[in-house]
Amino acid sequence: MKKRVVVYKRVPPLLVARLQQHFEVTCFDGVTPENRAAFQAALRTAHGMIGASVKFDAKMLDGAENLEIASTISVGYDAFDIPYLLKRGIMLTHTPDILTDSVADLVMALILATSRRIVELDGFIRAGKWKQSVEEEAFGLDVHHRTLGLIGMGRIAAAVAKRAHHGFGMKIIYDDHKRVPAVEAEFGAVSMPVAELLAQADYVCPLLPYRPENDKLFGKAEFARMKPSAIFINASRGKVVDEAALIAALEDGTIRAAGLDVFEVEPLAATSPLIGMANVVMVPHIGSATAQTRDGMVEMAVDDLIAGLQGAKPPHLVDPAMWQGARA
Ligand code: 8YV
Repeated sequence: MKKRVVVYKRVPPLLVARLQQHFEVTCFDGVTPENRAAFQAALRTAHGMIGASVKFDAKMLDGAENLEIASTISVGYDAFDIPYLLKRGIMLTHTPDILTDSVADLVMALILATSRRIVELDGFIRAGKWKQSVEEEAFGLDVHHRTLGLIGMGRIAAAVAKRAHHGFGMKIIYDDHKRVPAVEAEFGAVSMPVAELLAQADYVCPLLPYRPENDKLFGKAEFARMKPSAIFINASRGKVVDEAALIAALEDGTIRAAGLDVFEVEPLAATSPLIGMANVVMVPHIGSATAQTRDGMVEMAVDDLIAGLQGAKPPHLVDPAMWQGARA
């Protein structure tokens, strides 16, 4: 009998067909209040699942007694309770590397858009306010040769450092739990304690995975350490920021502006104060949202799922050291 797979995010039909060559496949276009009961019922007999943007706790997976592997179409895996999966012996795979450049490009887009007030001044024209050559009222900030502070120096942060240093002559400073000699050699990046980074940086950009220890890592005290001319850029996870403190810092001039791809709660509520703030540029969690990158992520996630359900060790297991022994 074929093993059963649940797909819980819209994926290209050709890739569903690939899964159907091997497994019984049940597809959901996301998990909603309307389809949640059917989704939970399908999970109860599933051997594998693949998707993204759904948070899974023990309660959701306790009934999935046959589950062998979860394949997330994302590099981040904070949607899963890792100790629970480890206890259950359920493998978790993710999609590292393939989205690194797309996310790094978006970070640079947010740096440029916030610095030169692109969205605000686009609106200025559309509102018919452009009556004469603009002066200081439309001035932005130069990006070139300014200081970019990266919190976390993983793959995506290194890709951002490459763009910022070689493309815009920016000085790179960073804080990570380890030194990264390669970025220091290639981009002249300087490691320093986060308190110093916050005081020196013109741009502060966390590029960290979300884990409980990173919850609201950026709050009132951190924003207060930043320069009033500084800009906060977040394309990692919204929950690394105390969003209420960020809003207050933006409203009272503690910091100049913010460029945000992620939020504490997504989608962002229409009632959020961020919606009406001219010094905030926002996009709806689009770091990896290009056709090429998302297709590549889905293909990678499908390959991992097939490998895992066919008895092989999937190439992109989350933190293999944590999963030793889960699969020979
Ligand atoms: C989304 C991301 O998960 O990869 C991640 O961790 O945050 C994003 O790529 C992705 O857009 C969902 O498919």
